[in-house]
Amino acid sequence: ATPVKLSDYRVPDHVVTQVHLDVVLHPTATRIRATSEVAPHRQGRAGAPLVFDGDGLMLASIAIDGVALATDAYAATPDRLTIHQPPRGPFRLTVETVIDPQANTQLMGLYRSSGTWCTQCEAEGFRRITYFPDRPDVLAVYTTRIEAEKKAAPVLLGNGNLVEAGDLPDGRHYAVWHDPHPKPSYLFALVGGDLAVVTDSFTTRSGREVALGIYVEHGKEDRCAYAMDALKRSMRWDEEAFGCEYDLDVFNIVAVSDFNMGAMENKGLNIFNDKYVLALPDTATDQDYAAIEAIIAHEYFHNWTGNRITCRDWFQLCLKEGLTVFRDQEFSSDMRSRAVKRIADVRLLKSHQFAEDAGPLAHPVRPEIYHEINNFYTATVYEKGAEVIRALKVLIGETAFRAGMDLYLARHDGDAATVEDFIACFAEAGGRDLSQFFLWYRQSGTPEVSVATRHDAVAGTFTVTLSQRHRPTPGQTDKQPMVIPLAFGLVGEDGRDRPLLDEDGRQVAAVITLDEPQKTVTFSGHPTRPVLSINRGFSAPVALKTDLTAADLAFLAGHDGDAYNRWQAIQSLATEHLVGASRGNTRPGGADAIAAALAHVIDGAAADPAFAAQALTLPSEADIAREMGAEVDPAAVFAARKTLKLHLSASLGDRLAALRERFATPGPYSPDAASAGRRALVNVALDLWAASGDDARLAVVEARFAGADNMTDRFAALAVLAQHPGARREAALAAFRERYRTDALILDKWLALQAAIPEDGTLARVEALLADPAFAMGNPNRLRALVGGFATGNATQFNRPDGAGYAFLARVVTDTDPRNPQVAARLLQAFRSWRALEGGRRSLARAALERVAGVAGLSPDVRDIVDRMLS
Ligand code: B3K
Ligand code: ZN
Repeated sequence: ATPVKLSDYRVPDHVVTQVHLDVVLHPTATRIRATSEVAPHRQGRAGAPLVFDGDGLMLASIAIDGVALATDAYAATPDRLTIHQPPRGPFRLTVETVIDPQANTQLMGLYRSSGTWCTQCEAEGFRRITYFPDRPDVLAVYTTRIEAEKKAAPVLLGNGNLVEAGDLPDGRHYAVWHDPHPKPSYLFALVGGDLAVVTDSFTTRSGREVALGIYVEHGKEDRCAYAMDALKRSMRWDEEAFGCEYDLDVFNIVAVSDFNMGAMENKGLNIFNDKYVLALPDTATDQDYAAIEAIIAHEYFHNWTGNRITCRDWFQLCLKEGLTVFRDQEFSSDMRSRAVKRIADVRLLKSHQFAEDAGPLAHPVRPEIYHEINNFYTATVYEKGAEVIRALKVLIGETAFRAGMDLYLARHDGDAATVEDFIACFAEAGGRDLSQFFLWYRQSGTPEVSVATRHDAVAGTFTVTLSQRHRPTPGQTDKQPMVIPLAFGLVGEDGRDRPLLDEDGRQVAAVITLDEPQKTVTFSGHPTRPVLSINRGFSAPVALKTDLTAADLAFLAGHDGDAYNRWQAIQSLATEHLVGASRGNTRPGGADAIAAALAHVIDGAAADPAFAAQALTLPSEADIAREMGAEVDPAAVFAARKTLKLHLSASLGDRLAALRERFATPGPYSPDAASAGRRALVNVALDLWAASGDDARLAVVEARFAGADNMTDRFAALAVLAQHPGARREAALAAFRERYRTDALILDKWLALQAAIPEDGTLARVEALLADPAFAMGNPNRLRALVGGFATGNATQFNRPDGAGYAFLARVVTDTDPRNPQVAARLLQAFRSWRALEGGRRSLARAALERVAGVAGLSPDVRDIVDRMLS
């Protein structure tokens, strides 16, 4: 297939300004009549044929201005409608298509989930409903009439406001929705089904009454309260933080159980994976609550960053995604602890995005070429896209940043914009040239920054030399130096930041901007050596190499005024140790130094339990592997980490045990951040404490499992038990399954947990679970839980030395591909770090990938991933 290139962008030859959709829902033969007001684009090619996109469509009828077209005037294939000589001026085009939602297993376009008709159009799903210029720079006003059998679909929802509804003969009814805001087709949505609704309302700051609705399966109404609360908080926050007010009379959310990703920001009608809506203390963990809050906010925030200002083309995806992730992260930081949110976000960034950037799937935040756009909804576009905006804010300062955002929102409202448009607003607001900054969007790979320091006691100076390095990534060998804003401090013996004075004794800013290959900065006023705390708050998304000693790190862990760097210091200490141990060399006393740092954390835990929980969480196996970079033996990594855990379990045992009492959460469960932080601390301590495998300790864990009054504690205890083979584990797993036997969403946790057991028997267990009634191959959440959980959550077993883990994943991917290419392509990405493995596993992984590549008739999605993976 020919790739799509950014440099080939052209305006469309024809635009649609208004479209009226008439949809008659039917399980297997849904009829869509689309009437579009079409006009030639002013800058398009005059007299060009009209070409509309399609995907698997069958044309039932076609007319221009009410007159049926002669068969030689057009050509209709499943994926394209061409009108050879369309009128030179505006005209009305009516096309009718008939589609089969029941047979739609891709979950793109119009499909059914547990009997409900629903849609997913981003990126290119609308073309599976009707022929249309299915590209984000064609903005039209939509009116949608939906008709259905009333019994099958008493609820009929569309974008915008409801303008008309009524009954029809023969038990049928209809509803008409009108969305006054021009939008691209990817934001179109409709829903029809027998759903329950929870309602509320919100008054915007200018006094608009907005009716809020969350639609769920009957019987799940009591699980929507937290999502509704998060929605209202998001709406208020966006007014206060960004001046963004909601613009329709209705905002609806529909939760469905079959969904390819998290959620979708369709205008006025968000459709969600029910995993990110439903929550009760007994069904959702604190992490689930936090994810619901973040995703509800994210989709809502898209109303301005994505919907009112959309993307000119899909290369600009980060324009809406990176920015909206940045906004939802800011929201969660304001709702919770900023430092802890930052740590959690960076953890995620490093484990997903840094890994992506270091492997064969690396691509720029704004890619310049793609084969399949669905494969670019990546950690790089989303998470690195958000980091780049945060770095921009550090670089230009808070005031200029806010002015730039205001300018962007005002200037581009109603536009299909580009990343250049966005950055230009900040260049203007900040009065500076941001062309070097733009490299963050064009260059792939994680920049490496090395820091060396020198103290001159006689002169009283402290010199910091920074350099940047950019390794080659796919398609990019020569790279230019970037502009990297590094927030920093110089910490004195007393743990306090010293004044930042240049050589002439003048006060300087707490940010070093590294914009050349190398830079040296000298500070005065340091008769004794300070400790450098750099990249505070993770101000730039770079891989840092410093000359900090283990003693410096231990000092920063205890004293750095920047909480993020306190956490980072502990991580660095532990990672260094674990990387060494994974390669068979440990420094004497290394584990003791870590234990001492953690003891200090435990003793000061009362100041911020959630922070302490993060600090007590050791680097993951994936973190260690990523740091190793090459020749990774996952079994050795696991063993090194296990050994350290055993050491900590023994040396910190009493301290860890005491945390359970000290930080018990009194009273009934509440999902608030403070309570969640206490639970997180207790549960991470429980895991370390029980790591010894001591039977008396496991008995305590088992009792906590049985006595827990909320999912967070129950599941945390189960997760600890899962690490230890034996009757306790099996009994607890069985009890959990029995308790939630009717709740597929919750059994996903049960599936994922078993898939992650780091033991030889796990692959067999996973294969057996494929046949469990709790599992369903056709449901993306089930597949991600069991198979995704195995491939991404179980380093030793996915990377079994006999290659059986790879073969298993390859088989599931090729089995899933014909049904659901997007989910298959996503699962396959578990191989993304295969080149960093040691030789034996590397060749087995390659063989598995080559088997996938050899399958005839692969989807474009899987083909694209496997080709890039092997190239
Ligand atoms: N914009 C959607 C993602 C669509 C993915 C299409 N393959 C959800 C989000 O980022 O908010
Ligand atoms: Zn998004």
